[in-house]
Parts: sequence; structure tokens; C-alpha cells
Amino acid sequence: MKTILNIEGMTCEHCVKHVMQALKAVNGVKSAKVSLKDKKATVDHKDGASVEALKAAVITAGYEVLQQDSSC
Ligand SMILES: [Cu+2]
Repeated sequence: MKTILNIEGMTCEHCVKHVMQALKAVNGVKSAKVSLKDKKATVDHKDGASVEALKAAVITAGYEVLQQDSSC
């Protein structure tokens, strides 16, 4: 399952790494790609990993999630 999160608040590559680590720490996440330019995170995860948990991880890391899109 793939989820795309639109993230606000990332300003540099350090933020990108911060968000990536936060997402990868969520149970069930296989990989996470974060783009500073697009303000987007593309997360590949098992069905068991909830989108809410992904959002919460980003918010806890100090950024804002504007919207999310999920597809299989
Ligand atoms: Cu930064």
C-alpha cells in the first residue's frame, strides 16, 4: 500500500531526513521517500500501518500534514 502525504514546514535536507526517519520508525513501513521540492512523502507500507500513525509521526517530528492520499 502506498500513501502520499503533503507536508508543510520542511525547509532543508535536514528536515527531509528528520521526516524520513520518523516515517520509517512507524510499524509496518517498508520505505519512505521524501521530497523537499514537492513537499511530499511517499510511503510504502503494509496494510496494517495506519495512515493516522504516519500522520502522527510527521506531526510529532514537528511538521504539518495537509492532506493524504492512499492507494494500493
Ligand atoms: Cu531543515
